[in-house]
Amino acid sequence: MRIEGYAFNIQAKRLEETLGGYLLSGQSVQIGHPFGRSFYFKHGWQSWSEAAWVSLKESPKPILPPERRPQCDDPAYALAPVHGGSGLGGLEGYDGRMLFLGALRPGARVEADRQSLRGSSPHEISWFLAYGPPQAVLGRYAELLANTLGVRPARPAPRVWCSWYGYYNEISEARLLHTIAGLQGLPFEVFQIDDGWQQNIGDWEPNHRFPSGLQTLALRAQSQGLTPGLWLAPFIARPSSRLFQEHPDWFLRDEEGNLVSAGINWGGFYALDVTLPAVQNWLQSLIRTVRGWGFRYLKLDFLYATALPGQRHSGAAREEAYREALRLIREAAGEEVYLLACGAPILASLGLVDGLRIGPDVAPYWDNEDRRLFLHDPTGPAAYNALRTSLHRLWLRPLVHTDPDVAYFRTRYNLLSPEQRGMLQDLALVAGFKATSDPPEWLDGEEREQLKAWLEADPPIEPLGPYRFRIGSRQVDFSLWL
Ligand code: 9PG
Repeated sequence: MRIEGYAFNIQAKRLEETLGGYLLSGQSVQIGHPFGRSFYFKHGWQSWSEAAWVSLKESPKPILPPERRPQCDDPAYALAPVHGGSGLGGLEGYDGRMLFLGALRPGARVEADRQSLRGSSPHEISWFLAYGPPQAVLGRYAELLANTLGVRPARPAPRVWCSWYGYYNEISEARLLHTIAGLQGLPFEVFQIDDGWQQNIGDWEPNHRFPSGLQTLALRAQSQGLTPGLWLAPFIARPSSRLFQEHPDWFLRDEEGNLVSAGINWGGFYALDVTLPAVQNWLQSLIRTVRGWGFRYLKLDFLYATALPGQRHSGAAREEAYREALRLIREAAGEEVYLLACGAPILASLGLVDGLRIGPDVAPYWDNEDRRLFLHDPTGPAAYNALRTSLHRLWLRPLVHTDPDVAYFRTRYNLLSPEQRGMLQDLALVAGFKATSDPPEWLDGEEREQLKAWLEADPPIEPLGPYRFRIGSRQVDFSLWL
């Protein structure tokens, strides 16, 4: 079949024309292409996984060490000899256009080599196939996804202060009360407490550093006009947690009955099987509890864990089990609670959450070359890694609030240059999600003014290319940083 003058050999069960391309159906579809060893648009599985153009001239390199793989990208394909991605993928044509294939249901895989672009899915599904300018093709794909998976946010994303990238784990009631007071006069809308408040990963009760419980902090934030926000990782638990000790049978296992390792943070952790009715009850009651404490913004983290390969009670496919668990969370939280999904499978989260982290963690430094180059891991905390993946996920903007992670205004404890800080601030503007973790007491007068001006600004954003934007009267080219 010829599309735009090129011969593509399409193998699918059914093919029909749609606006901007074709709809295919099948469990596996294949498109023979004439582009040889071109560039492949790789779309990593979850928030932190790499999204970028990669060269088919180089073979994919597995992330090291192997124990890290479950928390970096889909471990089911960690050793795949061909380039692939989650849900969608594309190839650069000869003229800057892209041959694109995207699944219209979660759980699919798209792979490419010099001869073909191939999609495979656990069931027969519909696919969107197109050849055109990358922005146009991705825009049309987003429209089709909106029809099948839904769109959540109507109003703009809230402006968030998050405790992670300043204090990290070193948070306490006293410290955060002090922070809330310092935020007076800065137009934030959400005050979000991150990792460090809980007794253990799995035991979502406040630890000894929060002697009056979290209600006090929620109330104080609220009385200052801020929506109280809270981080939790509801699908995982450490072996030392009470949750795991009391319910080892609630956790995902492989065919041999061994627990599935979900990552190596905190000395290692496991994932709940969210298809078990007892787990579903526990999950909904956890969400109702934190809602009862006053929280109306939840940053739900390490969500990929429950979609890892393993044996599930219900036998549901991985991403279907995940999506059903998100639906239960949404039901328990209510429609008005803002849900930000982090470390989350991308397509399977659409329509159920308000915001989605679209890249790995930023850090107050530019790059981590040891991890990126020598350990083949593009997902480590670093401004560069966050920029690269977030830029390749901006096409999701019509579907969900796209969170590129925080921007910095502080120079204290910060190795980023003024230009690098400015670049992250601009990234937040084009992504439409403004957040920072700078403790107000770390900012000097000028930095505080810059933060305030940035929070207040609402400049018109006009895309001029995949990496170029007009922001108000300025032109910004992010490709200079890639
Ligand atoms: C809290 C943090 C912050 C942050 C999240 C998430 O692959 N890793 O080792 C890895 C560790 C931490 C991490 C992401 C990946 O950060 O993205 O915003 O909430 O948890 O622990």
